[in-house]
Amino acid sequence: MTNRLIVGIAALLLTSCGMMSAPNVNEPTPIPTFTPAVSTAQDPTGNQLPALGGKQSGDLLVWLFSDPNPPSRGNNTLEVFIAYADGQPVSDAEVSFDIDMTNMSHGKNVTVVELLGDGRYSGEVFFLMPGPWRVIVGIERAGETSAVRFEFMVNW
Ligand SMILES: [Cu+2]
Repeated sequence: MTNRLIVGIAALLLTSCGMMSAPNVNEPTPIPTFTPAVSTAQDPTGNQLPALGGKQSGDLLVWLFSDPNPPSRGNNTLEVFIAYADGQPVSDAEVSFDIDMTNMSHGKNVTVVELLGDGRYSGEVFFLMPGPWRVIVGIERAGETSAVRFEFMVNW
């Protein structure tokens, strides 16, 4: 009984050690998310709106804002602020918003977004229904494309 218990514990320890020393090389590196320092106060661009979220994608940091916030059914202005990791704004990108609900599809709905300047881009979107939505922010620059996904609730 005691021996079996000891063998069991030893096996468990070996297993966990093995897991720690041999990471799965096929596992993709997770995209680090970060909490923007700008979530409630002023963001680096002087935008007073609280951010819906901030994400890192490759060497880019992307914040998403909405007006109104939280977003509500109907017309909304979405704005992104894109910067390099060192905070330098990215103002030479082609940006688009691809919106849809996450619990049902309302079809393809892509908005071309205009550059406001200093890494800020803005576009109008229409949320047909309240509920869970996502926006995929398409960023094209220097022949490279990235898609940064944000999920949020849309109010009535
Ligand atoms: Cu819907």
